[in-house]
Amino acid sequence: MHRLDRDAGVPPEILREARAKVASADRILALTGAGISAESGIPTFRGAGGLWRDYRPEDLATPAAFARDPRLVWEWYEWRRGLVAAARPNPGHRALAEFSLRHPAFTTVTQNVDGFHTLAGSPDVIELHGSLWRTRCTRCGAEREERRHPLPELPPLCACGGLERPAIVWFGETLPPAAWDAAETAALSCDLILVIGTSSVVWPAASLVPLALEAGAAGIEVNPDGTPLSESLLVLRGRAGEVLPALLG
Ligand code: BV8
Ligand code: ZN
Repeated sequence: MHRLDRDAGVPPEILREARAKVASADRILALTGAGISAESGIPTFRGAGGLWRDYRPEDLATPAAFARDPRLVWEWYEWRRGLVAAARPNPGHRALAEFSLRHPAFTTVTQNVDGFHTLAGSPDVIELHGSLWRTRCTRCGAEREERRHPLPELPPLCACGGLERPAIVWFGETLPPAAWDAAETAALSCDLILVIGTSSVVWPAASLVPLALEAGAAGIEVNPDGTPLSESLLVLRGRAGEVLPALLG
């Protein structure tokens, strides 16, 4: 019998119910947001002390902002690359990775751009909003991996001389079609969706949850706070780094 620890801050009967849903699910989809990286020390977007407390999203994560001041946008991303480079995946990322390696039909879809799921060992992570560690040329479209931190020059330039941008999806931009299609397919075919560390306010990522529920999946939310989707999910009100090892261990 698994030690049903209250350390995860979740009532044992709720944890038992959630573990039973995991045990009986064939195909599982995990949708994660900034909250799963909070315990790695990476600020979330909308929480207390969130990333954008000091900035307004439209000042930074939009094509117009980049056109207006590419250096400012790159300085924000360089700051985040620095934070992520100095941090590590936490027990929440690792619990997901270890479980997904044991469970054949497990898909990890993330809104995060930090690469921590892959670093923790999760296979085939679907990155809906791109990655801090990839750039794309605004002139020739060439995409490349760029792990150097700090960058030798800001903003970075492509071999063709074009200005490079972060290969990240900004507000008003469409998500990478292949990633979105894979995420949508997983949402429509899963038996259980785990909604972890997301405020579920950013679309279309958040629409994956109602999509899965309407297709008959059960849903579990892992979040210390409530979200607009909480009432349609079994809520494990706690932090991912504590709840996920208790849920998936
Ligand atoms: C598009 C890259 C158009 C940047 C990001 C009005 C209504 C509905 C939609 C819109 C609207 N106005 C505009 C829109 C569209 C817009 C949108 O959704 N806006 C929102 C803000 C209302 N969406 C878009 O623009 C998307 N594109 O719509 O294109 C289009 C359509 C068709 C054809 C052509 C064009 C693009 C959205 C992608 C934007 N890019 N990121 C970057 O990262 O630098 S979004 C950004 O928010 C991040 O990716 C982040 O992941 C994402 C979602 O935030 P969360 O991950 O949920 O993080 P948040 O801080 O909000 O929440 C953290 C949660 O964790 C909290 O609930 C907290 O309680 C919890 N938590 C805290 N600690 C823990 C924890 N949980 C567990 N454990 C803990 N320890
Ligand atoms: Zn180029």
